[in-house]
Amino acid sequence: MNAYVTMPLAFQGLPEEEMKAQALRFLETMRTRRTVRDYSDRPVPREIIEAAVATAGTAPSGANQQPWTFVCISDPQIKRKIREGAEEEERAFYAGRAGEEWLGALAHLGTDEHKPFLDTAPWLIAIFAQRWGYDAEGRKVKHYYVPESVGIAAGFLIASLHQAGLATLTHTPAPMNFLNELCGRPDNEKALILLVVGYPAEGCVVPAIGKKPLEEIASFL
Ligand code: IYR
Repeated sequence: MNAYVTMPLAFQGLPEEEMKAQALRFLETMRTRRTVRDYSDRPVPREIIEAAVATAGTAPSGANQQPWTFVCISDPQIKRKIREGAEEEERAFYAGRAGEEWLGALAHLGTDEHKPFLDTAPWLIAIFAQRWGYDAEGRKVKHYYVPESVGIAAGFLIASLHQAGLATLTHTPAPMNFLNELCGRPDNEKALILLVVGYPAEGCVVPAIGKKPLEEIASFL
């Protein structure tokens, strides 16, 4: 058990008007985010990726265990291998493994088994969940609320990259076991999301779809 030690909270309060303005500004920023599947090969400085991953690392997590690993890949050879591994899984997925209902649900996204963006985009970030950890003596440590924690961190990462002016795609080839070997991650880690990061290709188009309005996603009691 770790001891309970405290320190003063550094809390930056804001006037209410400023709070509303900030909240609306952030909403407008996030409203312009679209999932992008067509990437330019224009490089993205590593510093931006580092800042975004550090931002993800500020996320809350079960027992503050921070059960995540972000593998940031710009090496063309590794990207190529990831593309090959993903396309192999996706071929089986689109050829029938997904089933009619799932493929029907995806139809409006226009996706298929071809994943050129895994080669083209300058960065791939493989997000791994640490299903359990190890203590200093190498004993297994149980982790709590792992998918929730990693999901929140992924949200921070995506928001950071968007407001830095980059496009992202939450790609989930299934199963993603092939990423453990390509990324050199141990068995206690499970890949949850392969985040594609870069600039949209010239003339990029996106599906004509929108988000549900507030009334449909929220209730106030
Ligand atoms: N992983 C596949 C299929 C896919 C599944 C869902 I759920 C999506 O929202 C989008 C795609 C692919 O990437 O094509």
